[in-house]
Amino acid sequence: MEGILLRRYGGFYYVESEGKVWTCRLRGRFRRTETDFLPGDRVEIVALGEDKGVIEAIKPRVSLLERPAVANVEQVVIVFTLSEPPPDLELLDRLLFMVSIKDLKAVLVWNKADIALAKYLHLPELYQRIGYLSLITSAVDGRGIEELRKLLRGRISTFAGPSGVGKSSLFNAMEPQLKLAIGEISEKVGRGRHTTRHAELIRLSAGGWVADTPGFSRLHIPEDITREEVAGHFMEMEPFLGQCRFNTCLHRGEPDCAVTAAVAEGVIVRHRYEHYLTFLNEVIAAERRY
Ligand SMILES: Nc1nc2c(ncn2[C@@H]2O[C@H](COP(=O)(O)OP(=O)(O)OP(=O)(O)O)[C@@H](O)[C@H]2O)c(=O)[nH]1
Ligand SMILES: [Mg+2]
Ligand SMILES: [Zn+2]
Repeated sequence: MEGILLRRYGGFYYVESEGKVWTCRLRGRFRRTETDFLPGDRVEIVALGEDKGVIEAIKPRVSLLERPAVANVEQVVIVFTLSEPPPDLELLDRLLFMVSIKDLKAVLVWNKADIALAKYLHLPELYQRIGYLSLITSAVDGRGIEELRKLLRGRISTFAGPSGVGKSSLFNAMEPQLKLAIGEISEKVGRGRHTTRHAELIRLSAGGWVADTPGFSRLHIPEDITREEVAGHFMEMEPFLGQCRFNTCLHRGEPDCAVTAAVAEGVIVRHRYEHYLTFLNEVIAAERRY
């Protein structure tokens, strides 16, 4: 049977397959280092009775997040608010940049719609026009929760976003039974609350899996990206790349630059361009350290 590894605990591997969770051991021949089997790994198991099994094989990963360590994450749900805490657009663009570097899909959630402030109402559409799916939600009045469920269905996702934006609240709004369910699992394996050392996947009743801890806890830009690659991670710049006079153009004041021309015309939003320059400078500074 094919399954998905939800979590590991005390030498056991909990695998969801065919609608239930199997408590599995590993076939003896597998290496058992920390990173060989992670939540999200797609595995093949053989049943040994009602709800026990053995992991026989693991499929190649399509992605790997290090913190939290989760395999096969496909999308990152980036949560900000239309209210408090005020949306920090540099942090938002940094998350989008890192999700792009990881080659994952980003979904933007604008929460607290019930207490939205007029000065932020343009943001969802601004990012939608750039090309990011933008969802407006409220964990209080339920707006957008059904759409969020649909976005999570059939995939492995992780949430990201600053403290206080409502990630846990959105989770509970989608899954009123969830808290209870987590409590039961914890008791069953005999560990206290808040003692999760490894990430685990939580299965949503409407389908889909979400990592229990927010992804992207460390926000430094990885060191293996080069200065030439930065612009390619800004979706709206892509149509202009290759159209500058110099093919080495870094779009920071060189003559006949298609990107800065697009910024001047308002085709590229200025704060996005400024954040491009910020990240570019960080990447260049990191190159110098070698
Ligand atoms: N009005 C309103 N308040 C909300 C909404 N969502 C969350 N809150 C409130 O915002 C506060 C923070 O919510 P949490 O769900 O704890 O935020 P979080 O993103 O999980 O925060 P961390 O766990 O610290 O990262 C709580 O007081 C929630 O009740 C919403 O849609 N509308
Ligand atoms: Mg939380
Ligand atoms: Zn240029």
